Amino acid sequence: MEDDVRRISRRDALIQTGSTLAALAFLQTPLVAIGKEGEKTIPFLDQPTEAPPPLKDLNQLDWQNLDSWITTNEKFFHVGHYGVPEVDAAKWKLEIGGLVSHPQSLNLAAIKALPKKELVFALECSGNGGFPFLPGAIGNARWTGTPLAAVLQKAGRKPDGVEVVFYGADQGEEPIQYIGGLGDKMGDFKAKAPFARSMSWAEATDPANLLCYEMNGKPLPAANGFPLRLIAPRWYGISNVKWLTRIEVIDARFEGPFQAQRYLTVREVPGPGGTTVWTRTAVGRVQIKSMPARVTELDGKYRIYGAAWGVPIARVEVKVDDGPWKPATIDKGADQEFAWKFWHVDWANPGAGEHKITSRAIDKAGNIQPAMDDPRIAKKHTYWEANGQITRTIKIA
Ligand SMILES: Nc1nc2c(c(=O)[nH]1)N[C@H]1C(S)=C(S)[C@@H](COP(=O)(O)O)O[C@H]1N2
Ligand SMILES: [Mo]
Repeated sequence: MEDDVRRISRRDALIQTGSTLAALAFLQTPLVAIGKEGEKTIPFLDQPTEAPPPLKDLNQLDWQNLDSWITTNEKFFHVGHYGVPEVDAAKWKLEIGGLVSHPQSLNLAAIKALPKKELVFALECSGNGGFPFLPGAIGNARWTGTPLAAVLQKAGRKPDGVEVVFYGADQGEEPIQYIGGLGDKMGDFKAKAPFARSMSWAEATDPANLLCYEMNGKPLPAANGFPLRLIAPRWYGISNVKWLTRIEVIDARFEGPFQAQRYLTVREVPGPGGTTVWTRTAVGRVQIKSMPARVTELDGKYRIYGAAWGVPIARVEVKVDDGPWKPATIDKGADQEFAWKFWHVDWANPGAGEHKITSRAIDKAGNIQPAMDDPRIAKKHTYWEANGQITRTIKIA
């Protein structure tokens, strides 16, 4: 994995400097994949605030010191709603059951013997950017596993199997509250159950999905899902179920707490006949996003670096204060569909004083990352899926 990071950095060095001598000098700093030798980082004035206690230990990405396109396992964030379960790899098995013709029970060796596939994917928590203390719940890693689709197809869907539920080994208590059709209270108690998320059969058999056992060339760390997790690169973190134990095919939409309760986006949108509708949608597919990560200065020349991810990215543009949008150069990641892209733009002659820097990504279909005052963001009443354009403030001396 270290080798991996180094290899990437060397290629970057060559691309960025264009001169062999300078590139050779650059090789002395193997982990640097953003920024040039000797560049000084100018800190943004808007730094993350301190996270409240339960969210303190997420090991968030430190954007200001971002130096590698691949996020190492040590620097990768982690989220576990019920903590990290202890899994005995020797006894561990993945069960596939429910509405399937051939139920499966696979140990780790059996899964590793299946065809191997790798992809680089920027995994983002859907809460990332939803609070001033949560800008770094994202990381870009190389994930290795076997395609989920073939495993599901081997199990075989029975005709009424429409939904695929993924269960983790971690368990917790959730309130079970429901009201009847007359608004009458029918249930209000707590129940313990394993973490679960679902997808439709069509979504689950997307060829991009992996049953993943390695992260950056090493077994998954305990906090990131050892021994096996789902990697679903078109989806936010929440769908990438860790510590997998069971995959169950069922005959109806799944409405578990992490599907239909705790991870909902509520938006106010125009409804029929001049009404206003409050939609509630499950947090799901990853969305277009970008972030100015770092501003550097070298010999009086300024440069803005950042990242873009979520959907196939075509371009990134950057605006300083109320100036025009200027195209950024994509430096890295353009050849990897699910990886984040690193970009930069040169910032000629910034005047002394405070400036605002905003970036926006544009996808291959021409969709633009929404501005903060776009109704899609401004009329969103929950913190999930915060993919509006990010503005950062900086002071130039
Ligand atoms: N079993 C299980 N899987 C889970 C979770 C969890 O709490 N339990 N958290 C999800 C959320 S909200 C996120 S953002 C990602 C984080 O993945 P990471 O910990 O590898 O960064 O895991 C997802 N998978
Ligand atoms: Mo998350």
